[in-house]
Amino acid sequence: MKATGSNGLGCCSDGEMSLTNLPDPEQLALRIQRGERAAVASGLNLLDNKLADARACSARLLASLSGERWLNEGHLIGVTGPPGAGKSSLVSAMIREWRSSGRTVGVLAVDPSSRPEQGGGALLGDRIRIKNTTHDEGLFIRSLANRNQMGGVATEVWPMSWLMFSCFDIVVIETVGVGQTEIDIAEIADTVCYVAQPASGDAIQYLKSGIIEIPDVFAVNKSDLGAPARKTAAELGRSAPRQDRREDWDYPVCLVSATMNTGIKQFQDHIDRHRSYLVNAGLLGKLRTRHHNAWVMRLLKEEFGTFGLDLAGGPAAIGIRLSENRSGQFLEYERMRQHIMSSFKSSD
Ligand SMILES: Nc1nc2c(ncn2[C@@H]2O[C@H](COP(=O)(O)OP(=O)(O)O)[C@@H](O)[C@H]2O)c(=O)[nH]1
Ligand SMILES: [Mg+2]
Repeated sequence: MKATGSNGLGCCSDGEMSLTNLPDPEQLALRIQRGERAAVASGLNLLDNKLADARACSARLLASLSGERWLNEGHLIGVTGPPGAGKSSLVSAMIREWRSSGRTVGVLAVDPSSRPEQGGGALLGDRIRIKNTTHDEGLFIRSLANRNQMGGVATEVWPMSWLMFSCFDIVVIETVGVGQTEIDIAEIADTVCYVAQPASGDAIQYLKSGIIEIPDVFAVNKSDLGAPARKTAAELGRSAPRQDRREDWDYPVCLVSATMNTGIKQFQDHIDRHRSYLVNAGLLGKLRTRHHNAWVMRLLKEEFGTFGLDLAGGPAAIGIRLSENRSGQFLEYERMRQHIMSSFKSSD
């Protein structure tokens, strides 16, 4: 769904754009934390709105949602892999399993082939039989299908993940694997899952590309095809362990079939085990802080260039400021942004 611009949302601050009906961010945060789906939808629309008033409002919304939960709770899972590997089908099978065990799920579908809101086609919404789940308060799917046209994951995905995180146990980001997206998803997700297609040659290309270093858990889907799936799983398995990877994580390779619903639970158990590993090693909070810092650097650099980064004190000082203010890091970002803008103005 395209960003809501000046047509739907309005004003919450006294910025230069005169808009109407911007939501009250603190109220909206409370409703999001209660898991109200309409509030989640309008929160995501707000984060998508780049007008000045909406930005200020977004920063306040994110600040209201910030907190300790970010450092310790929830699970942000990236699912990537080539088109047609069965990512959407697999995510759907996983959603069924998670929901039946009472865990709530938010999905950001960045894969252009997953357009649940638009109906028709080979879509995530179809795969989970959306007519049965529309009234499921514990599931929310948002398509960002138009966001990775340039080959990377759009910067909105990080704050959107954060927002969903404040009301769902699990947040899944489905992205089609085209190189840069995999690099980007590794800077967002706690756990990166790669879904391979049997006997397509993709897995081999993947092994050669160096991107193999990124995922934490591998799934070879379409195991119902038999030998080709087992061969691909063996190839992926042989590529581990890799020297520069964490020694105490085993990079499991799972054989699954989304359509036959086999191997799903085992795959999810490995994903859960990866989260436990991060927690036990004291890495989860650090990883999220690192991801947030990378996001701030990327945005500041995109908006203001390296000169802007210097105006904010340079990357090292920015990193320190963010780590000192970990539960209010979105507000901290907005403060830095304002500081850079006023420095630019005063140097005119
Ligand atoms: N045989 C078989 N086909 C599957 C399986 N999972 C998905 N597919 C098919 O693979 C195609 C691509 O699936 P989709 O989930 O849209 O892939 P995505 O592009 O990676 O999201 C569809 O025609 C699915 O029906 C599976 O486990 N076995
Ligand atoms: Mg898909």
